[in-house]
Amino acid sequence: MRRRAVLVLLGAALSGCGGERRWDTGVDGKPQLVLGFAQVGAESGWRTANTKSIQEAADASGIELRFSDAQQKQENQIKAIRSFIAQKVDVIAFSPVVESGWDTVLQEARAAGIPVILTDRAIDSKDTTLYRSFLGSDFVLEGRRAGEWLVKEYQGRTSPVNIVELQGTTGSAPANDRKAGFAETIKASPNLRIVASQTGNFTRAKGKEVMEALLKAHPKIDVLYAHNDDMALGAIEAIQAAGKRPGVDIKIVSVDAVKDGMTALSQNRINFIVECSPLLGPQLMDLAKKVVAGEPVDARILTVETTFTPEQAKAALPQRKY
Ligand code: GZL
Ligand code: ZN
Repeated sequence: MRRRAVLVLLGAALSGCGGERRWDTGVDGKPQLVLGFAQVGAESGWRTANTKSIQEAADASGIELRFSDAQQKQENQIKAIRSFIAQKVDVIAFSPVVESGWDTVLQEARAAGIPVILTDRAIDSKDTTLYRSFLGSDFVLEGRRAGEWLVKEYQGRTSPVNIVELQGTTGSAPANDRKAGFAETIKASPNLRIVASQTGNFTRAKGKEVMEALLKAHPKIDVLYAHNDDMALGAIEAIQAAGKRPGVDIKIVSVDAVKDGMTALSQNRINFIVECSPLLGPQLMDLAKKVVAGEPVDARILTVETTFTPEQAKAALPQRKY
């Protein structure tokens, strides 16, 4: 079925006259909206859950999804966007791996008359006409929520609390904003001190490697703030290998609330997780249809997300989708 549909699609597209793009009709005559999605990569549990949500929502919405995985490289995402422009897709969506360097390729999409939707991560471009909407979390708030928990956790303690921070991908919106939100919030307690802050690139492997080095450099670490569960899980392996108890000798606060993170939380190896929802698929498809139909859409759509303690993780785990 799908091969025939694609052949029909190609036929319609090729037979169409140059210029404007027409709605290519699928074999069943239904208008076939084609969405090009340039994904960051498959670096974490969050990312794979995000990809699954997008693919399932496209299927459920009758939208033809053209999907690329950039292996966390900006040049691959830019190449993918250029390829979607050449294919004359109806709409392009992507999760920018880093905040800057997008203006040129997004101006090319605009010149081709193809609307763009940002999901998950933001860009720092001054020209907000380069995209129709940004659907994703408030990462500064996520950092604040992690900081608020820590301030409460150490209420009343005046002796120094040494914190190490595993940052997400350098230059990415979640890394920049989770760092900023956390740092500004812990100012409320001057004894909370970040003694080291390094990127673990959102992956387990890198999180473990960097935590091994931090444990050697800093004999007295009281807290780990990890910008995602995957780095926290890697760090847990390093902490255990160093003969320390994660969640006890070194308290851990993390972000995402993916299944493996929530499992570690329910076992008190992580102490607190700030949720960051990857389930953006349905909202993205709804946005894509509105944008292609020329309907107005909100410039900023926030995801709904919460926080979890070990008790709440135990209760939530059975029905977690990712
Ligand atoms: C956040 C997302 C981040 C996740 C990481 O919305 O961009 O990237 O927190 C993922 O797990 O790798
Ligand atoms: Zn035409």
